[in-house]
Order: sequence, then C-alpha cells, then structure tokens
Amino acid sequence: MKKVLMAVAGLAIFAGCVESPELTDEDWINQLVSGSYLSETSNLDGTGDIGEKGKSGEEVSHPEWWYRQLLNEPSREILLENSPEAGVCTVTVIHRLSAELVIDTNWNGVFEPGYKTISDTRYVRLIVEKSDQETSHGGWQITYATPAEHMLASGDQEVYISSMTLYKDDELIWECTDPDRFYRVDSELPQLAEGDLVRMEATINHLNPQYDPPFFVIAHGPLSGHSRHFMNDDGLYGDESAGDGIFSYQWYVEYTGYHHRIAVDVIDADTFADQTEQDYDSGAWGIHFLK
Ligand SMILES: [Ca+2]
Ligand SMILES: [Ca+2]
Ligand SMILES: [Ca+2]
Ligand SMILES: [Ca+2]
Repeated sequence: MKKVLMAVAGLAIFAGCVESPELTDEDWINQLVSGSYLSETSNLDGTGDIGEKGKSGEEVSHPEWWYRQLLNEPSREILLENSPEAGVCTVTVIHRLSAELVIDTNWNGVFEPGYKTISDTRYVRLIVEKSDQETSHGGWQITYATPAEHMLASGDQEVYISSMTLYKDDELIWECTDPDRFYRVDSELPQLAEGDLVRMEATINHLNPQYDPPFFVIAHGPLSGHSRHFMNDDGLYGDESAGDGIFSYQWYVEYTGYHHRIAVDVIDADTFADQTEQDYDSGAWGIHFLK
C-alpha cells in the first residue's frame, strides 16, 4: 500500500511539471516589463546640498533641511494598451506612491521638521515588440520608452517641467519637450559615463506663481557628491545666461553604478515657504540612461 501511495505521489509531481500552463504573451510582457529598469520611475528620495538662506530680495529661501520619505509603494500597475497579437504592444506602467516631505524652514541649526503629505502618480510608457531573434521572455523585448512623468495624485499641481536637455562637452546628447515622446532604448536614450562633463538644463511652467523666486529646480541622478543638487539660472557654473528661464547644473558624472535614471524635479516656492501647510506641489521628469 505504502509503495502504491508513493508511486501515485511521484506521478502527481511529474504531472504537475508537464502540465504547467504555457505563458501567454500578456504574461511574458508583464514579466519582461516588471523586471526591467526601463519601467522604473525615478527615485526622488534622498538628501543633497542643504541649500542656502535667502539672498537679498528673495521671499523664499531653501529650507534648512528637506527630503522626501517613502511611506507606501504598492506594486506597479502594468496596462497593455492593445492586444499583443500584432507583435507590437504599447504598455503603460503606473506607479502610485505615498510619501512625505520632511522639511525644516527655520534656519536655527536645530532639526525640528514639519511633514507634508505626498500622494504621487508616476507614469512611464513602453513599446514592446516580439522578434524571432529574441529567445527570452517569449521573444518580447522593450524597444521604446518615454520619460517617466511624476504628477500629484491629489492636491493642486501648479508646477510642471516643460523641457529637459543634456549636453556632453557642450554637445547636445538628449532633449525632451514632451514626456509622451518615445525614445529608442538602444540608441536614443542619453548615455552617461563616469567622468563625462555633462550639463543638464531645464525650463519650468508655473501656472500660479506667488513668490520670488516662484519655484526651485532640482537635479537627481549620478551627480557629484550627492545625488540631488539645486539647478540655477544665475549665469554661473555652466548656466549660460542668468535670468533667461533656463536652469542648469553642470558636473562630472559619478556613481553610475547606483543610478539608472537622471531626473529634473520642480518644487513650488509655496511648498518651501513654510513647514506647516499641506501644500506639497511638485512635478518631475526622469529618463533611463545608457552607461
Ligand atoms: Ca531648524
Ligand atoms: Ca540660465
Ligand atoms: Ca505654503
Ligand atoms: Ca502650489
């Protein structure tokens, strides 16, 4: 009897292996996309230069300290925009997360922050194609990607990135004026290698500016020293003209082992003006870079 039971159990295990259902195109695409750096949205956490007290004439200065802290990050939603039967499929990846802005606006050398709620939605769109040459993921590969766009999921967003441009040794290597634009992932993404002299520029749209300066612009990614730095429109350190609305950050690329994306982030001055109001207002674009 015991022998019979063991034989039956053995058969059941064998049958389990043989009858494992075949993955559909949808399954393969989901697996491909969820495992790819290209579907990630930029991480805007972390600290950087602590900024400086307001200069004369400025109504709002950098906070004494500030950083974002992730509270909850459910798994990404992966939506297929069309049937993969055609061999080409557009995919939207939606990332919803809750975080808080930890902010201390009182310049007294003591860290006594307030907390502002962040509810963000981050989108990236990809094109996947099926090819006979590709052997993994059922033949599917990611061929195009848009930048990731970060938007407020709740609250009034008044600040938006309107362009992002990268130069290496003064030569244009990547630009974007529309976050819905697709870039070929093997040839049209920016390429950043450690030691490259790179300048990133950004322009901003503020729908309802209340302060002077009206907003703050921040670079994130494989920067120098810290992974976050303020971008300036002061005509210094790589910014070609002061006051022309083009904010710049120039540096020698570092830490490409830790970073996969480079991003520009704008924060409304109203958010930085105090540490008590629930008025978090920010937008960002991030793009995967090749190494
Ligand atoms: Ca303080
Ligand atoms: Ca400028
Ligand atoms: Ca405020
Ligand atoms: Ca605002």
